[in-house]
Amino acid sequence: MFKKILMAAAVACGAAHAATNPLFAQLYTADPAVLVDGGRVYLFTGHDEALPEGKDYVMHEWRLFSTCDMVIWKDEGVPVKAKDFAWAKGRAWASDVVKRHGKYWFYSTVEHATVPGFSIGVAVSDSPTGPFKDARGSALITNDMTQQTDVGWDDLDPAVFIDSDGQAYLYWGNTVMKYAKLKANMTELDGPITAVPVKDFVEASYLHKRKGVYYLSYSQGFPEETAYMTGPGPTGPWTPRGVVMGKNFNTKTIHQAFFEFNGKSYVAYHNAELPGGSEYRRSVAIEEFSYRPDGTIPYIPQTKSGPKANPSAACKP
Ligand code: FUB
Repeated sequence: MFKKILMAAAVACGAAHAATNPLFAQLYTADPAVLVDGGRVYLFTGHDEALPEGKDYVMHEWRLFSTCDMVIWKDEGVPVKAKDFAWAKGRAWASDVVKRHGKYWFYSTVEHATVPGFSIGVAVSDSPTGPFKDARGSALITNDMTQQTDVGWDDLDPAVFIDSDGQAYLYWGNTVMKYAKLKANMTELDGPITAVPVKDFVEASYLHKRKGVYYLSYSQGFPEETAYMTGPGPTGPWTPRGVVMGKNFNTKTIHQAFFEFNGKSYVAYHNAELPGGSEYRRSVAIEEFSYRPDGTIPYIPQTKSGPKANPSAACKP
């Protein structure tokens, strides 16, 4: 009954719909990135536009949804597209977003038009809902800047973390995990690129911190499962902590993002559980979970019910 009332309210105010997993039934979404700001969750996703028989990703733009309560999601449209990076050929793959200096910084995977392979760009906006503009006019990371492997897709999946001392870190990579410090301007590297040796690492590195513990999560194996390590600092040393979410049935990728909202802990990820879902037609979902008393993350089962209502008093609808 409560959910029906929320659904009616959602329709009345033009929101997307009430939450069940996968969250958004009206389109295929992937690669979640989360920003919590002003008591509101901003969920950026890739947009899978492959046809049912498609044999590759078709991704041109990022989509944005927001919520005050984890149940009613507002469709915020398209805050940024691959073509907003004039130097990019396309392929709006995984992204991440952070707030700094009162601005919103959006880091994203795109295929470079002139440097073969994938690259990472950064765009900036005065609002979390965009529009985002290319902050450099050139890629922050190109495939020729890293030499650990010959593959053209090893420089993707950016994840940006700003530590309490103000130092920002960019983690990224496929096949080889890498990180570099970012300057305070958020648009330049501040030092060398360092490879992080991680057994069975595939992609989707993601750094977050809770109660002084640093958590570096990632996708391992293929099909992927979500694993993580912990450390005493943003660059380790890392202790492997195992798998927290298992493989999907009909897509090999999973791509997690951990976040806190209104006193509760969540992980966003994707599966392919919408009707017509497939390897290239994925769907973002969210699970609530609780850290164990020792700070480790339990195994998190995927659910169809999704997160429970968690209304934020700080939210400005
Ligand atoms: O969405 C394209 C790619 O699939 C992402 O970059 C990876 O993380 C995987 O989800």
